[in-house]
Order: sequence, then C-alpha cells, then structure tokens
Amino acid sequence: MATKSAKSAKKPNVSSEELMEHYRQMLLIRRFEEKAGQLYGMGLIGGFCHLYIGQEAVVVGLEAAADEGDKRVTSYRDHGHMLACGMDPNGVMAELTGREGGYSKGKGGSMHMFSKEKHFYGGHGIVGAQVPIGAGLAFADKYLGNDRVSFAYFGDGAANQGQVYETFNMASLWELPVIFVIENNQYAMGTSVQRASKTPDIYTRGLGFGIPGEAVDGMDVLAVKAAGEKAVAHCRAGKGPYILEMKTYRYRGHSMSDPAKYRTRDEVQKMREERDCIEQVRDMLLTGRHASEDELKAIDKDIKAIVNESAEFAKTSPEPALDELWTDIYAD
Ligand SMILES: Cc1ncc(C[n+]2csc(CCOP(=O)(O)OP(=O)(O)O)c2C)c(N)n1
Ligand SMILES: [Mg+2]
Repeated sequence: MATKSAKSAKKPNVSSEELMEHYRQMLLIRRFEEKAGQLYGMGLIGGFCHLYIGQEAVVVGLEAAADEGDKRVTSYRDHGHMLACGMDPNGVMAELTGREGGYSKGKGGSMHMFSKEKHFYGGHGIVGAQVPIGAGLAFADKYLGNDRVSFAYFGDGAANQGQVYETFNMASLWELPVIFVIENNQYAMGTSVQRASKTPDIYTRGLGFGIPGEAVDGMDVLAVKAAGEKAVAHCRAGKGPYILEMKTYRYRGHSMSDPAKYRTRDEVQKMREERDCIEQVRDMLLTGRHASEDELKAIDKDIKAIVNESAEFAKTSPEPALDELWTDIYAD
C-alpha cells in the first residue's frame, strides 16, 4: 500500500504563469485574513473568527490540482477555501460582518457560507462533521456516474473523532472518490498533536481501512499540488479514497479570542522566517527570474485593492431586515 513520507515527493516543473498565480492566490488569502482580523478588532465582525494565515499553500495547491465540478467541504477555518475556489471576496467579507450582501445574506457568519456554483459545501463549526458530508458528496457523484472528486478537509484534532473512522470504512468499502485532506497545523485549539495523538503521523490512519495515505510538506505549494494531482488521479480512476496529510502551521491563535499561550513566540517566528509558503514562492519567482520586483509589487497592489474593496462593501452593505429572521430556515 502506498504510504510514504513527504521527503520522497517529487517537485513538478512549473511555468512562470502558474507560479505567479499561486503567489496571487496565497497573497489574496493572507491579505484578506489580515483585513478580517482588523475588522474583528474594530468590532465589525462578531462571534467566532478562525483565520487561515500560514496554511495558504494547502488550499491553493489542491485547488490547482482540482477540475471544474470537483467539490469541497471544510471546517470553520474556511475563508481561504472559499477564496481559493473562486468565491467573491465581497460576499465572504460581508458575511463576516453580518450584512445583506454576504453569501448567507448576513445570517450565517464566518462558519456558515456555501456556494452551489463553486461547489463549496461549507463551513462547519462542529469538529469533524464535514468528513461524512464529504463522503456523501462523493457518494452522490459515484451514484450519478460522473468522474468528479470531492475534497474533505479537516484538522489534526478532528482526526481523532470517531465519525472520521466510520467514514473511512464506508468510503473505502464503496470506493468513493473522496480525498481526505488532513490539515495538520500542529494544534487543536491549545492542544498540540504530541499531547493528543498516540500516532502523530496521521496519514497512516487509513491503512486499517485500505486507504493509501501520504504526508506532504504543506508549506510548499508545489509539493501540495503534485500530491493533489496524484490523489485526484487515484480517485478519478475509480480506486477509492486517498488521504493527504498536510504538515502545516497556523500563525495566529485558534480563533481571534485565543492569546496562544501554549506555544512560544519564537516557535511562530521561526516558522514565519524559515517556512512561510508565500515567501518561498516569492523567492522562487525572483531567483528563477520568473518575475521582477516590480511585477510582484503590481500584484501586491492589485490584491490590496481587492481586499480593501471587500472591506468597504462589508461595511456599507446594510444589515439584514428584521423580517429576514423568518426566511431561509427550511428549504421551500
Ligand atoms: C464536536 C466538537 N467538539 C469540540 C468543539 C470545540 N472545538 C472547536 S475547534 C476545536 C479544535 C479542532 O482542531 P483541529 O481539528 O486541529 O482544527 P484547527 O482548528 O487546527 O484548524 C475544538 C475542540 C467543536 N466545535 N465541536
Ligand atoms: Mg489543528
């Protein structure tokens, strides 16, 4: 059974355009999340808000390996997934501020957004709940006889949930085209993987169910994309599910209300300085002469404008009308 560690992953050849696109996408997520953090600080976003800063390479690399019509479902740390699959930053930011122009008309918030058009099935606040849903999406595609693949993203903490293993069994038994993406960012709220998991190499956990797994350097967008392409090919060929464990890191606290006292500032600083996914691509672009400093500055400027516009939209879109309280509760 193919179960191996990150070191053997081969890097693909990549064009300048592709590398620039990865840079753009990762930067969009980073700047969007920084802006969301600011709006939260200003009191414009209420409730919980879980930022994806640090983990951008995971979703950008996997989206680059996906095709039109493929599906995705994830946890509450979901803004990056929405942007990477092409959802509108204005609609996402306005949902964060609880405004009418948001994806759930301002009634869902950070953890409850969906897009039928982009095949984004949420946004789930219950840890691990999205994993069986991901298998369900894959079941539907298998039943319909198309060759779509579903991505079910979940964390290292969620990987210790019982429903994950019920799902592994059914997905493998029925050979469902689902990729289980474990975003191992080393912590589940304040609990490190070492404290919570007897077997910290989570990619091996499908073996008992006959599901191959692989660990991937989740800070390296090209390694992520290459692993994603392999997993997608496996699923599309009708060989059943695949597990990708992305070794990644979140720079910010679990949510905006977490002071992150369970780890040192040095630990975070070291990751930022030595492993940052955006800096790695920036270096590649410059040293490989794929792009000039000026071209990168132009991208930075573009992204800043998109994010500022989304914040403006999110501040000026009206709050939902009171009678909206009674709509969208049950399907018509
Ligand atoms: C069933 C359930 N139990 C507990 C919680 C509280 N909770 C929210 S996030 C979280 C940690 C999950 O960590 P992980 O799966 O590693 O994802 P990450 O936050 O690191 O992305 C917990 C325990 C919850 N939301 N749902
Ligand atoms: Mg985690």
